Amino acid sequence: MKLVQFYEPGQESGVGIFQDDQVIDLSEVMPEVETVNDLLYVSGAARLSLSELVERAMNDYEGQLTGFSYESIDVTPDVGVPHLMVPIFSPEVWGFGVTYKRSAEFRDDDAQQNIYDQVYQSDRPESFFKATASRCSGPNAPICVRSDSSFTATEPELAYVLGDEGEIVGYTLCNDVSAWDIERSNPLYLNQSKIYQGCCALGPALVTADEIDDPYDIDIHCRILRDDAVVFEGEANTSQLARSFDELNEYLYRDNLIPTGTVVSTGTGIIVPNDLGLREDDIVMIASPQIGVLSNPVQQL
Ligand code: DO4
Ligand code: MG
Repeated sequence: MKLVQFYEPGQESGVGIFQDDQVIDLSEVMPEVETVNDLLYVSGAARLSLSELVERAMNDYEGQLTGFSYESIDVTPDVGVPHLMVPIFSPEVWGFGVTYKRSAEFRDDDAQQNIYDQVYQSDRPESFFKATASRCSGPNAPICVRSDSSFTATEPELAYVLGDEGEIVGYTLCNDVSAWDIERSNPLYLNQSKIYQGCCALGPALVTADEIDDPYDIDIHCRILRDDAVVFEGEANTSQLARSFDELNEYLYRDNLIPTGTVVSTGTGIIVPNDLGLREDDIVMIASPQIGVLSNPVQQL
């Protein structure tokens, strides 16, 4: 099941099921549910998976379900029009890094040191705090280049969403936008590369875990458009990940309280070249056949 959150004028947020180019509004079926976070809490309390909970509610519902086209809400966010939002208001977003060989090699070449390869080979992975809900952009909302960065890169990643017992309840796409010039100047500046306003995009949907046959076989494709021309295309598959999600979770939860609905971004396998820093009005599109297309314009702060 693909769950989306949408905004409607006069209403904060709603939850829908995306299927066959349509979004079925769950508000008639589950009036108490306004966010995917609500769904996650109810499903945890009821000991049901997200899709079991929604399917039961739909089966019990006797009215006619209303829907609207996905295309009509896949638009630039504006308070006057219905539009897609982040697929979950994640209290915390965590990232893992150098989980793909390509990422470790590139970063070491660039930094002329081997700290990345050391971490790539070590038992302990690289993890970092990435964002809070207020720093995340949904589909078609701007991702940002901070004002003191001259080389900010897109990092297209598969992300998973955690339930109240640490279980993976679903998957989404994440753009771990990072100020590479800042982190390159000194690894101690990593937080400033990673965490700032508009540093993270999530979406377009939360695909429930039961719908993904093999999370280690997900194609991720990225395209950067500048002045309507494609200036970069790259792809990766999660089979190239050097670490399992169990392994990442084991480190994430060590002596660490992780709130329900936390999003974990699993690292990038797509590396943009050194001359492709993001610029104002670029459009970054990250696509996966199983999850959808996450498209965001770039804003220079
Ligand atoms: O320290 C570098 C960050 C690594 C990262 O974010 C990634 O590999 O995706
Ligand atoms: Mg990353």
